[in-house]
Amino acid sequence: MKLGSAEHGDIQIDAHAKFAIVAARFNSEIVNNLLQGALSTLQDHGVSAANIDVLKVPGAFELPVLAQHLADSNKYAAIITLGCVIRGDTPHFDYVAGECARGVMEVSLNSGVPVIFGVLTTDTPAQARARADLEGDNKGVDCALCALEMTTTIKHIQAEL
Ligand code: INI
Repeated sequence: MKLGSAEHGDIQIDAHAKFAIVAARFNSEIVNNLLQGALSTLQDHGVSAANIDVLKVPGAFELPVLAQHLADSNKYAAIITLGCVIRGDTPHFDYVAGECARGVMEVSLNSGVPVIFGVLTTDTPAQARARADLEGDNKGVDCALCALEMTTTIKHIQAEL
């Protein structure tokens, strides 16, 4: 396989690789669906339940700081952050969503650990529900595939350098 070319079909995960999922409790009905999607996708690709740690935070704003602690622990191949910020629910949508996204990227770049951004940012609850479907479109599934792909690609880079 060429460097950086991991497709979802090429996923190769070490048996000992650990993953962390940090999920916000705000809008929990939606975020729990994302969590189920992420968990089942990791397990469908051979990650054992024992190698997945799930942590909760109050809201999306708190996701980056916990991701930072997890990245600092050097225990995880990848960290998935899950949340849901709905514009209609808050006048400070842009602060919560924007700072969360900025913080997640900062942790990822500073640590080198892939920190996957699984925060829905929508105008309405209906739009959020449509992207957190247990049978269809589910951002948690996409994020788990993203984590697996990034882990595979980084493993290949490390093996070749
Ligand atoms: N947190 C969310 O995850 N989603 C939201 O839609 C939201 N709204 O609407 O305000 C929200 N606010 C809480 C925020 O994430 C923090 O927990 C809070 O500001 C304390 O730092």
